[in-house]
Amino acid sequence: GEVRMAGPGEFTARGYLNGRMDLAQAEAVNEIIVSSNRIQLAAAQRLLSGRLGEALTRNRSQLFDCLSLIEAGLDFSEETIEFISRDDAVGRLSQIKTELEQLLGASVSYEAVIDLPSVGVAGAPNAGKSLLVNRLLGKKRSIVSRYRKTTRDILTSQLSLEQNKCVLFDCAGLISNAENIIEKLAQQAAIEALGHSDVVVFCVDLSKANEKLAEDIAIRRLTGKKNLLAVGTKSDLLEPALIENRITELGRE
Ligand SMILES: Nc1nc2c(ncn2[C@@H]2O[C@H](COP(=O)(O)OP(=O)(O)OP(=O)(O)O)[C@@H](O)[C@H]2O)c(=O)[nH]1
Ligand SMILES: [Mg+2]
Repeated sequence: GEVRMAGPGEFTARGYLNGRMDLAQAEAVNEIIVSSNRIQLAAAQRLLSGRLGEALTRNRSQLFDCLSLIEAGLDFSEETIEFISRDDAVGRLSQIKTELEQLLGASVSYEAVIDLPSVGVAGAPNAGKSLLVNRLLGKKRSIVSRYRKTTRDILTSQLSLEQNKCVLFDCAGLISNAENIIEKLAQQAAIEALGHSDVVVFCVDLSKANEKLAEDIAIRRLTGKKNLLAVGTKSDLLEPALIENRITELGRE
């Protein structure tokens, strides 16, 4: 006999073809492989357990029962016996319809978790957002420079964490007054992207003069976010005792 390696998905395909699993379960095997967080994995495992297939089989047989009763009624329309009343048929069909709608409704929430959670990095220009993003990703994704307003576009990357993955994006530093059209567009893009992100990491340059704190507070309002994680940057440039001080002041707002 000849021995060869199984192709990708071959065991699953054989399982399906031999009636050992239904199509939803075969699909679940793939969902488990490509899942990128624990929520997706749990959803795929539910699918694999065959509950979707069972529900569909039940609905299908209920539909067939109803159909055969209606057909019998048509075939023997001359007789006095009634196989199924109009009300009974409507009742059974709407019950099946409700169950199918519930299944569909649940599948929408499954779709929703396919999108990874997103984390936006916000802060004043030059706060050190791009450098932080690059360090987290372990590569030079964004341009870092000593000049303010370096980043203008939204730069999106996938970040792998220990258990999960998320989408991380860098954007222009927020300012209260845009000076020209490009700045204005960059601000709009940043605010829109931050508005759609699940969490905002808010960078504050700790080495800035204390008077600049008001600017950070104003910018923080621009993000319009509740899920905000304040991060102090450039702490290497100031005394450890002062760091504590700045963080406390920021936490007050
Ligand atoms: N010493 C020190 N310098 C930093 C740190 N983080 C950033 N910088 C420097 O600060 C400057 C601005 O950094 P960026 O990451 O470009 O800042 P940004 O917030 O992306 O700026 P914009 O894109 O213009 O809004 C660069 O010269 C960085 O090297 C830090 O933790 N320590
Ligand atoms: Mg930048």
